[in-house]
Amino acid sequence: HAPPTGIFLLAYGTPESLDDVEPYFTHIRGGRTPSPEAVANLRERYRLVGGRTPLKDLTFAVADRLQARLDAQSPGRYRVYVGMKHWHPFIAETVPRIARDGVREVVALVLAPHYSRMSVGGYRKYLDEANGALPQPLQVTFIERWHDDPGFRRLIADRITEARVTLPPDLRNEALVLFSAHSLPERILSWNDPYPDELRESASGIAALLGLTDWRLCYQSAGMTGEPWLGPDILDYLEELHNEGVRAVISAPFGFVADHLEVLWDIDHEAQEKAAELGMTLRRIRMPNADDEFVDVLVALLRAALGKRL
Ligand code: FEC
Repeated sequence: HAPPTGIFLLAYGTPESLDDVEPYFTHIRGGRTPSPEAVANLRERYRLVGGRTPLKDLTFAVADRLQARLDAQSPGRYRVYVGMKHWHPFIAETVPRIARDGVREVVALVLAPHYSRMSVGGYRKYLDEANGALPQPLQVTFIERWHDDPGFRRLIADRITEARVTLPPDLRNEALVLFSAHSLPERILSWNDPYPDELRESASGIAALLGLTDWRLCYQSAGMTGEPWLGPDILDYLEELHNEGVRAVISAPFGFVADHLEVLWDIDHEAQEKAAELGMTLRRIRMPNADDEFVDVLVALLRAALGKRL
């Protein structure tokens, strides 16, 4: 009887309580303790979105639904796991658990569609380190990117259409689609990181499905590290759009798949506030979260990675 194949979902991680914010932030910064002001500022943002974000719950809900779908198709054949980059359950905590369960082979998928050495590459590094520390390392198939997956593009396109319908009739047709993804330090360009090109390609593919002649791409959530980050930043860009005469925007933060701080705060609070200040209407698309349509996308991706075995 063959052991099950592991399906390893990797996500960012989120503090469980306001007390976790400092060690969480320290982990994100590679072990360097942030200043008390920076911690207080971040803690306040978490407080304002309700004390914690649903990122962990949503990731586990995706895992449960995916498990149910895989069990329905191939009972006992697959076992779904979750590991986080910056908080519990850390990737390094989950890897030994997978091995203890007798699983020998895993397919790893980061719940972020576009590749950067700094984002997806970072997940991979944590995974490779934890795996290398096992007496008998797992055989890992790592899905590095999936922004070009047709199911993913269709899902985002559908969410854009859905958001458009919620606009007042006079703004519905003219609303401009504004894609956004997490910014990264500009130095990624010096190593020819594919991230900016993947974002553009992916946005353009989604726009083509919708027959859009005009759409825009910007960055959000840049860090305050003292070095330049990729731009334009969404808050500045909304001003530019306003100056162009744009009255309504459909915000598509397609670099993320779930409701979390960068969506609930950076878009729903900061970008919304900026839009209101400018007299613009902004509607954000619903995130894929743990919705059935997103689980369908994941099943298709895994099927492609596993060949006929699924
Ligand atoms: O809801 C939550 O609790 C977690 C929300 C969250 C997501 C997320 C995704 C990405 N990040 C990426 C890169 C960086 C880099 C730095 C950085 C800093 C933070 C801080 C918080 C935070 N990130 Fe994050 N990120 C999330 C949360 N991120 C909180 C702390 C700074 C602050 O917000 O003021 C800078 C590190 C440094 O300071 O040296 C770089 C990338 C993604 C998208 C890919 C992915 O989802 O994995 C890239 C969600």
